[in-house]
Amino acid sequence: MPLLVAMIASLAATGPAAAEDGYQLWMRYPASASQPAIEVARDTPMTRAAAAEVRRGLPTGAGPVLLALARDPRLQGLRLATAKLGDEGYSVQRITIDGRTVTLITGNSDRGLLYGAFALLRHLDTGGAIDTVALTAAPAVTLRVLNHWDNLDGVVERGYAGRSLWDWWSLPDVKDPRYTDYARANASLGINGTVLNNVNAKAVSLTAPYIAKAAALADVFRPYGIRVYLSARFSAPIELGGIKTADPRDPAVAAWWKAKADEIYRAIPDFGGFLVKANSEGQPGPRDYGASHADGANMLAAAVKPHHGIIMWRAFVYAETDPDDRAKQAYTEFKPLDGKFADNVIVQVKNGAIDFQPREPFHPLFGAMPKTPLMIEFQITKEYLGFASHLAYLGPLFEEVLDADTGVRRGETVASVVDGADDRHGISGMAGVANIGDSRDWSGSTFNQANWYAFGRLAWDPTLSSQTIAREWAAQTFGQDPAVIDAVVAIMAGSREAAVDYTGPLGLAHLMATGHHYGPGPWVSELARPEWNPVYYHRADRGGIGFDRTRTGSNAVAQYAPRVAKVYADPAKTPLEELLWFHHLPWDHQLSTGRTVWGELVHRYDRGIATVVDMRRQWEALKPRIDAKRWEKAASQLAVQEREARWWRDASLAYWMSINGLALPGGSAPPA
Ligand code: GCW
Repeated sequence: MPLLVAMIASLAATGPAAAEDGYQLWMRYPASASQPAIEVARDTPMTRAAAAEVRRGLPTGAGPVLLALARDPRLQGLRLATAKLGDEGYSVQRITIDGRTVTLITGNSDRGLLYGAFALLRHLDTGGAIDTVALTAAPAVTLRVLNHWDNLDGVVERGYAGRSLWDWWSLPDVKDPRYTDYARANASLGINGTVLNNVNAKAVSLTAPYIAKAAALADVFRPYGIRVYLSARFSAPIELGGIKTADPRDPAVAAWWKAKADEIYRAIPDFGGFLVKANSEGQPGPRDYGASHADGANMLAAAVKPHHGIIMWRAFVYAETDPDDRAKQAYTEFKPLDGKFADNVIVQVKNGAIDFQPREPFHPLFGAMPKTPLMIEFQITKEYLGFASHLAYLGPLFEEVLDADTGVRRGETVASVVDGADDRHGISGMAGVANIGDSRDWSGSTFNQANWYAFGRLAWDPTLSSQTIAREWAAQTFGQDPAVIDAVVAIMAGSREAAVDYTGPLGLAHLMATGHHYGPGPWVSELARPEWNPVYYHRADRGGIGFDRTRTGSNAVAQYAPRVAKVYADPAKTPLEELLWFHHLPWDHQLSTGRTVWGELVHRYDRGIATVVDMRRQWEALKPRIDAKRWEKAASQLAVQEREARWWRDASLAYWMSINGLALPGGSAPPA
């Protein structure tokens, strides 16, 4: 049968003007002088998007390229190993067809072609050669989603990059071209879902006008493989439906949600489903009616089930019900529900048991609910790591959690729980709280773009190393000069540990100022609920510092598998990085480093500042090699970071000294 070969008309191949303001993210394709020959064996909106991207990004002389499904008759003689690619994987390789050598992008679906197109461009932009290209990959995780904490009034909760990208006022009529660039950037990483609105949701987001607006965004995103999801307010049947209750066991409530789901699917046939924050920080939920989280999730799951939708139900719950240790609450409440959730529910668990701190031990629910798919939630926006002003590359944080050994089964890591393979869950997922806004550079700083990038790459392949990802990103963002890449990667590599050091070393956490969480506030003790106060977390007194989570304290260690619990129960075995998370120790307790707890704390605060000073020095040296606009902005931000790292250290040490009455090690007097 003759093959339909569509030659795509040539357009300007250079993409948006090469503005040096960070708008292009990591997709700074070289301007191409000639038009590459691109053949697309199938004409669909998604293959058109894939081909357009290749045309935009392919360097001169790198053609021809053929995009064709694995089942394409022309490929049958080639014995390509495509079975393992699944629905979303791709293979990119050189083949000879009709006597001609071409670069083939193939997969079992249009999505494979789309992701293969981006993989080819990444390969070339990171220094790979076209004539030896051989790329094969399939995602380990099925749901790779961003969570936007965007309010309908344009304010982004915990957003530090301007206002929301979604212009709810002008939608659905005006489709800002930026929505397409957003979709391209996400597709380049394999992100395949986006939750448009804040988990602190307003019921109005489920009304007809907002459904139409969401549908308009879904139309823009669809060719890029991105599904739209909405955060749902659990009490919406009361607010919108005039029903007296939102009790999930009430048939009228279930019927309301079913009708609402049907209405949404009429407008958005591939709608992904709902994300729900229930009974947490004042949000309504099933517990208000004595029903369980599973009752609530399953009722919603039934509403979206006929449309193949899913429910992402968050386990981030805390209330005054367990005053003894906030870190224990999610486990206490969710572990007994293992096996009770419908098969289209996935429970979304933050990476740690408190709240996106610069460092937290992995959440004890990972490994503890084998009968339930758990998706991990990371925070890409840096609520607790200096907003957009501080440079902190989160790749090492994500990696550290994903690689953590749960101790439950041999070889089981958080990543292997999340990818669902061990328990053969039908769905698996990774969510990242977006750091995206309408600022020209999307994320408030060039280096924050790397956190979006790292999240996306790890959601596709949780085994990638943060170092590899940093190199990839640096090459695409700053060019292929190895000296630049080395320096940029070196700056990134130590940056998250520096933030840990100057804000809360040795496992201290939640010491930030009230409300906004920017800057130090370890002394805060007057807030209404005990677990809102930093003093609740560090428990410093004249005798020592740290939260005793062993048997003599809250016994949160018992929530981990015995093998892990044994390590965390013993201060001599607990890694120094997590020491004061689990133990309350005397200030003069001797550590393996040869220093006391107090000496080590001071040392690490100083080390954090030294790292930032070094990051600045390295960035200074890059001045001649980086475009002025991006260089200047990062340089100014690094100056802020150094000043504020000192502020953190000085304020924290002054406070600790007011409690322990000790001098600085080495005999120096406390600061005035
Ligand atoms: O720690 C908190 C943040 C809130 C956020 C909440 C959550 C969306 O400070 O701003 O609310 O986490 O994850 O639900």
